[in-house]
Amino acid sequence: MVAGLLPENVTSFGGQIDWVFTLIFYVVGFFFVVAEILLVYFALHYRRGRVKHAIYSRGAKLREAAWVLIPAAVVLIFDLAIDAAGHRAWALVKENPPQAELEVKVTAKQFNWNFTYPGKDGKLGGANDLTFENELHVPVGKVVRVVLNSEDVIHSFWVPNFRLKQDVVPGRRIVAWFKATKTGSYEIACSELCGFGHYSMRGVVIVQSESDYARWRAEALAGGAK
Ligand SMILES: [Cu+2]
Repeated sequence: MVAGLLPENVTSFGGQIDWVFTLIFYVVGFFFVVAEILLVYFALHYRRGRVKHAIYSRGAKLREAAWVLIPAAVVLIFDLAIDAAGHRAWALVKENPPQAELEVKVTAKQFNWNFTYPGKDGKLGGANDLTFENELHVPVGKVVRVVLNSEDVIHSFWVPNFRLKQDVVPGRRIVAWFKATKTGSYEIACSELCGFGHYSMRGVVIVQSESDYARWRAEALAGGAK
């Protein structure tokens, strides 16, 4: 149900992240419903005129304290379950990135995304690097490493369909990765308020079949692609 409300997931690790979203939604949703039902029930049941005196309880006896301790323990158990699920997703996305087949340098600046690819020499950082504005081309089914840099303030690289969101911090080089599982065009947004033009800091990631990507790259190297 929750996954149906989210943008379509098109990365290898997105399912794990959606599972954490779903777990949190149901745990929090369950307690929300229980709390609201009790709130309405108590408000009606103990309304003025029905009960003469309230009891002042300090929770000194274990039986009284149990009203607080048992719910606290139940919440803690659910909390630990969310932690465990969250850690599995975190380890998958952040701790052991797979070997990358393509590396792209992403430079954020007010208010654009620049994507830099290796040029003819096949290495990033050379004089023949190719840079594109707001358009990231990647092949489907390949592990892509993005190296994030900022020229000015803090931005955040967000591709909702990839379940990938990573802050981009000036002075730091932050690495993220993804493996897209479906061809298509997906929005890139900046999700850190970064100035007046923040709302317009959009790009697109174009996931292409291997042959389409190879053709685009050949055109780019020949100077024809945009
Ligand atoms: Cu920004």
